[in-house]
Amino acid sequence: MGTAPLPPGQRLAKGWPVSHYGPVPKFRPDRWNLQVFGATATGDKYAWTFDEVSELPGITIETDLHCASGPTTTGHEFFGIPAAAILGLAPPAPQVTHVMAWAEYGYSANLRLSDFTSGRTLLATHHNGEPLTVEHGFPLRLVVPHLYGYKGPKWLRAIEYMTADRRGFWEERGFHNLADPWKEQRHSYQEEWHSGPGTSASPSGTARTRTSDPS
Ligand SMILES: Nc1nc2c(c(=O)[nH]1)N[C@H]1C(S)=C(S)[C@@H](COP(=O)(O)O)O[C@H]1N2
Ligand SMILES: [Mo]
Repeated sequence: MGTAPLPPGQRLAKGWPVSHYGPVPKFRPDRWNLQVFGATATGDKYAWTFDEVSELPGITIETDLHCASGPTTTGHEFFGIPAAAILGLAPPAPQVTHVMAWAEYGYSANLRLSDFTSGRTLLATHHNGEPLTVEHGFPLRLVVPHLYGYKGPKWLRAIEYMTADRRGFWEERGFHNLADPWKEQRHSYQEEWHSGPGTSASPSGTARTRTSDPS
């Protein structure tokens, strides 16, 4: 154990400390659902109860979790629904390029569709064989193993299909829009002009082809 290299600038944390912004929400099964909305193929919204979500076929992955403020925790085995399966259950319109993953209390994280459908991205229900603890996201959390932790909302409640990029909670508060820990994409000031959604005055919505590195 402990021999896998850590991403640059990360330090190994002991155990699995809890880290998030705001209070831990209560799970109310009678009110809980998982929604898919936004640019669906038919324009319909989808919603599943927790029982329905629990019946969807799952897979197990092993991963480390990298918090953008430095700690990495290791030895996580998550079980859950491959995020890519959501696209089969709730087909997106062909123009969808990004998703917003929404959690309780309005926490959100934006992802490129390719990060969401990447084979190891999970809507996780279990950790190391047990249901998630409430501090770590019970009943459902997104796990995006190849990105910093802030891209994985705990207490996940909805997926919004988007036809353009839009910044989520931490992405609006100075964190990097893409969040690749191996490239140490922590801060929004590191972003190249084309890697994040700009304001209406910026060119980021008009040119998507990378021809050279401006930095
Ligand atoms: N709903 C919600 N999810 C969240 C956060 C949060 O503040 N709220 N913080 C994120 C961040 S920054 C990290 S590093 C991980 C931490 O997850 P852990 O406490 O299970 O290690 O949760 C992510 N998911
Ligand atoms: Mo984090």
